[in-house]
Amino acid sequence: MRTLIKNGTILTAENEYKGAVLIENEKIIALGLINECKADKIIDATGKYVMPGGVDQHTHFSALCNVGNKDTAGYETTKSAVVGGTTTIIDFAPQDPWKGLIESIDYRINVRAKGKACVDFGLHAMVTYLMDSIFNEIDMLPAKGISSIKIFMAYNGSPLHVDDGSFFKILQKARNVGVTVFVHAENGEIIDFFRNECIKNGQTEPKYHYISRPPFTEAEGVRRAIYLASQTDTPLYIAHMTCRDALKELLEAKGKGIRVSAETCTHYLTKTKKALDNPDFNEAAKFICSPALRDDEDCIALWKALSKGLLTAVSSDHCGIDLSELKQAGRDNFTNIPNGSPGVGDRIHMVWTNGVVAGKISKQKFVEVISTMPAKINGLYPRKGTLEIGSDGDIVIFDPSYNGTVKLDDNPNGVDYNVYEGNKQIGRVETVLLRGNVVVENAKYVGEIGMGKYIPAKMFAYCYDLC
Ligand code: DUC
Ligand code: ZN
Ligand code: ZN
Ligand code: ZN
Repeated sequence: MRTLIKNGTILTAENEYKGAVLIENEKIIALGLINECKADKIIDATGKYVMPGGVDQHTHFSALCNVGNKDTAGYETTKSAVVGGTTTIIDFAPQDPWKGLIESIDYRINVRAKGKACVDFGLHAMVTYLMDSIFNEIDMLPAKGISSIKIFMAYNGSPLHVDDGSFFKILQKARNVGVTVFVHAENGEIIDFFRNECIKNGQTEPKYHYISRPPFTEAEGVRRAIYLASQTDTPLYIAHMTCRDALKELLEAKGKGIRVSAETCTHYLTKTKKALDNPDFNEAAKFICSPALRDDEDCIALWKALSKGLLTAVSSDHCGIDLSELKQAGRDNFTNIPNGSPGVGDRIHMVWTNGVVAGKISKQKFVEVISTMPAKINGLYPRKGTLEIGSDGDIVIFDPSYNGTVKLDDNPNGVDYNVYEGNKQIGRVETVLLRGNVVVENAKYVGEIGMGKYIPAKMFAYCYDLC
């Protein structure tokens, strides 16, 4: 099967030019001035951008929440990623309760995702039950195609919390096998102190979530994580960076030549903590995520950091957590609200609307942060994250003339709300190809549930190459 996409404007992290893309047997086989050639299917992209499929390096499908005992929405709901223009996710593979890393990864690939994933996916190992056996399991990650491991410095008192000694040991182990360490960097001890004070004082509403997690607790976590990683010379990746104080730490470390990089997420760029001041519990609980939402000035600083290359990616941190059920657990006590919000289907148009259209980042930077860099960071480039001969035929045809508002009904995400509902949307993902197969047409899913494949990563990926 040969598919030709013609008359469009090809957009990559480096380039923008009029041309065509030819795909055969799931791969791109030609690019550029090839409008006249034989193809089984021809797609006319006049007036549209033709760009690499999005790569979202931070999602949580079919995963236990940090509070509660029900999993987030399953892999069949990755359909919403595809409709939103994301063709690859790097999903987290948390340990199943008191199971090992490898057993949990195998179970995820062979059971949780099997026959359900609509996107191609890589995985990050994730420590959620700290136990002795996991240290030796790090040696086995490369054979599974896993090039990263996430640990939590926060959530003290739960099995998620990784103490500094264990963190250091993980850093050492990861360095030996070429694995990047992703870190949830917040000072759990101080957050715990603030949370306990709030509850003691009867301060139980959602807004105390951000009050008990001030920016300095994130900045201290970032600074400590960087310091520890620099001692083992392990490339470090800071997950979900949110604020000016943390950016300062990142800038200082980079100035010293330390191998550290960081992402931010769509919601930290476009929402503020004011959302938690809403007296309606349901409206506020939608926006409970960790780290917490910050101020307008932080949003501005994050956009600047993206445009200058200080931050390398925008992720969704998608968590399919129902409002009517799971989030209700914290109705009388904000500390019981599971952290996380959905957003995998909205990342691309939100970054386009609020970044490119608003003049905060260029079109090339847009492709870089939503696709190319996440593919590099996670050892999937150039198979994913770019349009090159030999790359997978993962393609988004984007209509920049669309002008509307976000609606859950336009791209159902398997949960009962969309945090961007009613927000302005300029530009829309119109057509998507996954390995050469058309999976979205006229902004509607037309693929087959379960066609997404596990894509093993290469070790010693991008973060190992930094200075
Ligand atoms: N960290 C995440 O990455 N996602 C949701 C909650 C959390 O603490
Ligand atoms: Zn600690
Ligand atoms: Zn986290
Ligand atoms: Zn997350």
